Amino acid sequence: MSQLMEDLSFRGLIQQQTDEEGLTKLLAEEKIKLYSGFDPTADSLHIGHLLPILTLRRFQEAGHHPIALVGGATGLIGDPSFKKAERSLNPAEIVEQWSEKIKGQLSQFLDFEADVNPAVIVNNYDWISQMNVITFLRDIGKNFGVNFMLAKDIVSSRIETGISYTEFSYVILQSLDFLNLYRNENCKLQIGGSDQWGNITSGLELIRKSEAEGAKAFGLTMPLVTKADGTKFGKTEGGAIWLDKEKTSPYEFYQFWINTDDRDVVKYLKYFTFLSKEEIASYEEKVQTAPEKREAQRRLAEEVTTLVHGRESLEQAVNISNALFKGEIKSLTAEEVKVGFKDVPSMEKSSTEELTLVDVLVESKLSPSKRQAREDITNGAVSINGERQTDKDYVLSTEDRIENQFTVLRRGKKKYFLVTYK
Ligand code: 485
Repeated sequence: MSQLMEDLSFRGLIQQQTDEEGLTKLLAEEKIKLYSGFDPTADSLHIGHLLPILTLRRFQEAGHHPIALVGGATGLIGDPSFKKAERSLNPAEIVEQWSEKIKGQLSQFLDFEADVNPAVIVNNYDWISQMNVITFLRDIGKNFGVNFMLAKDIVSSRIETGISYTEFSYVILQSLDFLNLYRNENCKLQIGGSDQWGNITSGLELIRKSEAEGAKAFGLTMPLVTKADGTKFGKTEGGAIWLDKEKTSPYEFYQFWINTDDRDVVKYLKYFTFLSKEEIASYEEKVQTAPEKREAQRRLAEEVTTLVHGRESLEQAVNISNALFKGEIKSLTAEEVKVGFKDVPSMEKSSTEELTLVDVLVESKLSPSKRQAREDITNGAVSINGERQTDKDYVLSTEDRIENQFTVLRRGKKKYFLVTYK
């Protein structure tokens, strides 16, 4: 077996293959081109996309040629795979904007400068938009039996709720992509999540029917990422974990990985990092012998945050996490406070207004009454920027503002409030 296949299987990255023996042999014999497709259905990719992206990278590191396909055309149609209801169509200009953003994001994970096997990005809008409807129906459509398509669970599961001709045709477009890339680029393998199995195998069928005898391409899918507690991977109360740092800050991103369940962390180290077998084994042991140290979670969060956001953002995320954990808020920059306290309630005050600590505690609802506020202060339950304040007549000063922008109040262990200034 090639080292790559061995590594992919060690990592649990292989769900299904169309021809295991054939592909294993091919990969041992030659460096191939392979592709995976990403539809612009939002302005950013999310962590669900990381698995196929990183798998493309693993292929590239083993000397193969990755092609990342942006679905500028398929994104205008909508993949019905495992979607319960018809999608609403997004405006063409929006899909075009999203395509550009996604292209930029994909670029950061693959090596486009490699001497022998540089990565390539293509957009299926380039060929699908050029195709004439008559050619489409005569040359491509003829290869797809409607009975066969209706029998596929993606379509059959939608018979009750309904599926438009548009989404029904999606599989044909993705198959056409594979045929094109096979013909024009000699691309022999398509990879994707397990939900893409039907689309990938339909493409292989089209290649078999359209090309001369002996034409051969392959499909490989990765597992759906699951969580031991049964909840959906990659979702928090705040929604998806995006790769765009404007949508999910590096701090939130880091926190997401830090919070990984002990039962999932080794699996995720295999999936989402490039750590060696030996290193992963040593973390596996640490999870068993000293789970309370959460070393595996920390390493996972460090690796993935660095991969997606870079070293500097990782440092900021770690800095915020440590400061919040120890309550050392004074050491944070205003930018870090802003990120770390994004979800904390806040109020804006005029920078010239005189604020007594008691009034702020009441107005922020940290304390229910003035009387209680005074008591909280004298009891030592109140801190300003992480430092306890026990003077019940205390008046906030400019000294209490981090870079003149924020004051962080805390009552008890966990109740935070942010004062901002205008
Ligand atoms: O030629 C192709 C054109 C489009 C696509 C693939 C090949 C996209 C594909 N139909 C799709 O919808 N993919 C999803 C997406 O774009 O968000 C996800 C899959 C996931 C994984 C990931 O893309 O749900 O399993 O394949 C890369």
